Amino acid sequence: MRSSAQLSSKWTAGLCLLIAFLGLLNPAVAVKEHDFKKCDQSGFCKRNRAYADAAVAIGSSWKSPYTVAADSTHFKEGQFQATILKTINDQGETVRLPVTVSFLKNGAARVTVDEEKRQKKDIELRHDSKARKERYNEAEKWVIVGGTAFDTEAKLSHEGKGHWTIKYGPSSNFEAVISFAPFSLDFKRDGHSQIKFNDRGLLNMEHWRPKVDKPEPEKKEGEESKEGEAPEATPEAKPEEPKGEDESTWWDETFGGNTDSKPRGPESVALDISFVGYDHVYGIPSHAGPLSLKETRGGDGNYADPYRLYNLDVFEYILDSPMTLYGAIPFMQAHRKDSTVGVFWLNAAETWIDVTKAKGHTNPLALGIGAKTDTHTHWISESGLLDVFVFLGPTPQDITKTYGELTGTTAMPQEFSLGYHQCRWNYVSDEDVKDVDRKMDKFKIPYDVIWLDIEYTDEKKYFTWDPNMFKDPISMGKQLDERGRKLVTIIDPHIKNVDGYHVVSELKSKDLAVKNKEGNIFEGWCWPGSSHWIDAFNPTAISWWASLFKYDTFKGTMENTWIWNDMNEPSVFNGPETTMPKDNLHYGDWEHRDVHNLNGLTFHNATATALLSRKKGELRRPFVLTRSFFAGSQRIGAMWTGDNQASWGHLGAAVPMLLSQGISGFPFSGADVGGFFGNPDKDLQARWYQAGAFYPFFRGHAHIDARRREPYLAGEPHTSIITAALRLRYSLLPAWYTAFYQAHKEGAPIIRPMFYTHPSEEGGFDVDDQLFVGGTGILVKPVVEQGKEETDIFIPDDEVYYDYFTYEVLPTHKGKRVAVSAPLDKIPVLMQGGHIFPRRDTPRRSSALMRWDDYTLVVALSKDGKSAEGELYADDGDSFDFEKGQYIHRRFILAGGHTLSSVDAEGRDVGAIKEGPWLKEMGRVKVDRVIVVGAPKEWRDKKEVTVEGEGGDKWTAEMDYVPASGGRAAYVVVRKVGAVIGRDFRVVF
Ligand code: MIG
Repeated sequence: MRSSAQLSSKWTAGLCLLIAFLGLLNPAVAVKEHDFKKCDQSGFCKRNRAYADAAVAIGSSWKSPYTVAADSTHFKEGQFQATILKTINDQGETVRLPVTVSFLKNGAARVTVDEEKRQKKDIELRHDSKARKERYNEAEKWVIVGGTAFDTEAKLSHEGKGHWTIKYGPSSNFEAVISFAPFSLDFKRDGHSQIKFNDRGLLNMEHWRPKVDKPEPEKKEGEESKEGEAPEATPEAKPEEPKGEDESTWWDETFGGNTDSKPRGPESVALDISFVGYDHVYGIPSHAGPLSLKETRGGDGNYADPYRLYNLDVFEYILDSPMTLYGAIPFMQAHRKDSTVGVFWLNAAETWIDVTKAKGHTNPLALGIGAKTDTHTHWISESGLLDVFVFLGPTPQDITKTYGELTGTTAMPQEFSLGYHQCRWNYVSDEDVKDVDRKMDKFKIPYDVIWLDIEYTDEKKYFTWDPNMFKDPISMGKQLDERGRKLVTIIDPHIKNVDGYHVVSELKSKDLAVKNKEGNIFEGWCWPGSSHWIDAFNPTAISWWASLFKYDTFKGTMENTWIWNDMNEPSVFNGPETTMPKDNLHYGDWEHRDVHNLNGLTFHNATATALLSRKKGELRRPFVLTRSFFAGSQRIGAMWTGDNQASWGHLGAAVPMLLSQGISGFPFSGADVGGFFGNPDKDLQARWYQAGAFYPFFRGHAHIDARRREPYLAGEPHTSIITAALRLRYSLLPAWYTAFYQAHKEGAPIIRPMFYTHPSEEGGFDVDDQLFVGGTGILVKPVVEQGKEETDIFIPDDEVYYDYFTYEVLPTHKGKRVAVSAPLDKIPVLMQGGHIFPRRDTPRRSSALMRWDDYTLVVALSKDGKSAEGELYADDGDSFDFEKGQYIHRRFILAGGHTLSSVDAEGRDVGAIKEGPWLKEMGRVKVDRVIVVGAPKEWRDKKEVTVEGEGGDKWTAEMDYVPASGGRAAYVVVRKVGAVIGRDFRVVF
């Protein structure tokens, strides 16, 4: 036997050579790809892919060894229960796998499979491991917050020998056919199959077994390479595959010199899920690739590897790749014309998903071109339960709503967080911050938040300040507060292991850190050098963490300080794939392997919880940005897409990634504007601000080695172009905030892709470079190519589309692209006819300064020139008083071509609401202007309109009519409308 040290040094040497060689060709690509595992370097992924290949090779005579035990089936009050028997050898020996299929009131179904032996802890762990014996069963504790009530109306409609049929769903039009031999599921809607489980027989739960020590197979010299090494490193030394099951990665596994001791042996769970008649699948963020997922089993234009979900610090990530990134949401939607369905794979362990499409299949029911395709997926997780939710739609809105009920929706944000954030690694001193703040004012560039990266600390000890550079943080906070601006400071989960640092000594003495496999405190390497990691799975750790954020404890912070959590995958510089060893132990003795993808969520949660108790009696919405996330993180704060590059390619990659976040339940998302690594040229920077103005989270950020690039440094014309983009963002803040409210209420995405808004328009199903802003009808296509002065926009319907800035009517056709001119100073933004959206048109230096500004209502009339509708939601943007009715929610309706009315969107009796201070003050905030684009000719001679307020009050307001000219629509501007925004009113044209 060779020591792992020897192995690893050989490995390192080989890798270095390889990198040096590939580096000559393409440094960025080669290095990144080889730092992280491919499927064939991840034992369980390789094993399950091999299982799938074997099944395909055997063909129709392949029989899945999973059958439901006779007489084990029960159905009661919305739940089906049984025991699946897995046959494990030729002697017919079986292992018992309890299965539950739950039918939920909201129309979702949930399939859970466990393993009896592990459930009963009737197994032995190797290496004297202290780990838990069960399959991880607490993911739901962190992820699921509601929507789990059983559908007690669900009924067993067919009870055959070979299968049972259960009817369920809102109008009993859903059906689950549970077949027993082999075990499989067919989910139908209106009698037609939508989603099938184990249809291809790839269900696999690796059951517990003791290790049988076999004599080491003899190895030839040079064959000591272990699983996990890049095959390219030793191409000529690949050992022959052993016959039968590949056991080589059952008991330990090495990658990059790190050995995983795997005390529980093989324990993966895998399942094939087929979407019958579906051509497009979306979701499973985060990956840098197209919104419509690609096939992953090779072939022209396809990926060769499955999509991977294993949260990692993948700085400088490559584009158009299924490789994993910082966060994971194992939620996938399948879409075809007029039908959307989905699955949510609730598993926090390392997960891979293969996607293949079977063309040519004819499904008589699926209409349209795309419908002849089935999309097959193969989900593979390293450990844990098999736990899958099934959604049968039929609309994309049904899916996101139900998913939102289960995992929670976007928290109502701090209103300032929708403004612009100015960040870099690093603003070096409190004077530096003050200087940037003053310059933004001097150049009249709006911004809300300035950020401090890790260098503000005293030697990377979080909760401290560099004593030389940040002598007086409070004076800095106070200067920012003069314009209502905020400060965000970074706090990471690695705690410097050094004497005399109160945080680490408390972490140790209270025993709140993550442990290594021996059960001792885990030590690893990160920014501060030797570090320990808070175990935010531990409730005691969460309350201890909260104590650190009190204003009296984290001195130098104040009411306008908020927090940024980075490195919470967690990033461990000397760990396998830059993260924690999988055999590390967390609270409850769960292995890190089981909970890895939840780690970021728990830390983010601990920080957001901490911000709720900084001072007695203060209760405000927390703002915490996170890099790592999981399903459910949307309840906690915002995310960004990590370390991108200042390149046009990365600019282009951002919108598809953010659209994917949006439809996957976590829409409060952004990408580093300007690009993190490198120096954007000025055109790229300007284009990035124009795009960023339409990211839900809008932050400029730069690497420590990048040159300074605050907007005022760009020079003309770029500074003006950037300022215009920022002002556009600020003027539309009321519309953005309304879109956030819809996300909060309905689980809706904030920026929306075409398939979501127009599920019948097939031409839009793979369009992912343009977006609608909430429900405003504002359609944006950021320009992401150098030197482009024109672009085209896909038009998903036959409404009229106006240019946002010029009111030009575009020559659009449903399902076709329309050319739009887009010189550097222009963002392609259209208004879809039939919408009304709110704006605030006075440019100011921060969102706080706009709080009591009057509104402009922009009406883009429908193509028949008669109607439009829209919404405004507003509240104090800071407290939780909105939960007690302290908000304004209006519905604006222009009907009959002549009357614009504003009513409470929820039908509340607004006059009866007891007004708190914010609502009272809003009583003075009015509609200043109404702009109607596409105004009918009949209005041309009018000079005024009648406005009717509450209680029969009537007055007139001046109106200017501007006739159509050239390609521009006619429009009117009504001035000094004077109606109170929160109250009913009518404007009669
Ligand atoms: O390893 O805190 O993605 O935004 O500026 C780099 C320094 C650590 C990574 C984050 C980036 C941040 C940087 N961090």
